[in-house]
Amino acid sequence: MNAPAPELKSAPRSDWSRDEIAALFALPFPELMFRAMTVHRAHFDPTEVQISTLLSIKTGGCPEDCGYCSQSAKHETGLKASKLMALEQVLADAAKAKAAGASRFCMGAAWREPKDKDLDAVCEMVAGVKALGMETCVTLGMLTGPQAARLKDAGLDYYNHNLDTSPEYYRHVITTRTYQDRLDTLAQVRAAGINVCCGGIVGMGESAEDRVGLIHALATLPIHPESVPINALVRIEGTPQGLATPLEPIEFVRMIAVARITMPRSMVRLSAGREQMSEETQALCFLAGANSIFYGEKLLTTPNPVAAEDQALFARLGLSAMRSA
Ligand code: SAM
Ligand code: DTB
Ligand code: SF4
Repeated sequence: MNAPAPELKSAPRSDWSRDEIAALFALPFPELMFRAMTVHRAHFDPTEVQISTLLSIKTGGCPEDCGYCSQSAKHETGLKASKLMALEQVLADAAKAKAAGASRFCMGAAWREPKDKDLDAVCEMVAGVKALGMETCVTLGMLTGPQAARLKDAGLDYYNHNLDTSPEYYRHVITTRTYQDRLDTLAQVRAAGINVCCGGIVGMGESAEDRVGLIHALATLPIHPESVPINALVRIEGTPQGLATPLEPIEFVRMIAVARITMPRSMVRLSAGREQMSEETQALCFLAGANSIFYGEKLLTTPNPVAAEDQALFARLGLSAMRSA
């Protein structure tokens, strides 16, 4: 019989080396999957998937130059920018998401950082969504400590702020902020007592070493993010990343498996890119330890599988929605 995987023996580690992570990526696929499944089962019911629904509360016109994003004002993507949504509409959308089975409602704004006036409005949205009995998540760009504290007071459960790629590849994707800026905001979110949702994007022309570097950056945070979204780039015409070569599906599954093994207690989210992914690849991702998805026909600005499609997929795989994480 195989010896128990070493990662099962102890509490989550934040001392992973790049070599250890590279060695996980290099395992024969059956061995990697066995290790990931074993870790998954030690911490979660492998038939349960947490469901989050996204809403873009403020779309487009963003001053940042993220090379993948439809919402940057620096790229000609044809996206129509809009103002911050009204509270009532946001709450109506959240109620719909709850009725459809989502346990968490994630609100995204195309800002470099929120202005204090905007934060007032977002705090009302957070409090309103929380009052509906849902977990709340927002992603608003960079935050100061006092801003994070205000969100916490409003009832915010999670803040999404992705590291996106390795520290080395970052400047090839974004020039208007640094990796350290991202780490600083993550530290402010932690200090405010808000759960961290932090992951990245693959399929942006990064190397295999960059994918090791992204997992290393996430898994060596002093406390692992409670949610780790792994996005497959949604290629947007007009962005610098619009013509990137998609990652080979098995490499994507490996990314999920290594995230699961290195961050055993985190929710690993199979995030953007499912619309372009076969059901078989998605099934392998769930086997590899993904236990969260974005649900509903739209991500922020791009399509996601419609609810009925996901319900059929869950039924075929015998998966069910986790009520709350
Ligand atoms: N402006 C805020 C920020 O960047 O933190 C919040 C919104 S931003 C759209 C949230 C995350 O969505 C990004 O960090 C990125 O990881 C992801 N994302 C954006 N465009 C994407 C795309 N085309 N494909 C996959 N993921 C994407
Ligand atoms: C995350 O990691 N992925 C979500 C959420 N966090 C905010 C966003 C995906 C965006 C995909 C492209 C779009 O719809 O614009
Ligand atoms: Fe702006 Fe966020 Fe898009 Fe970057 S990812 S351009 S910060 S909305």
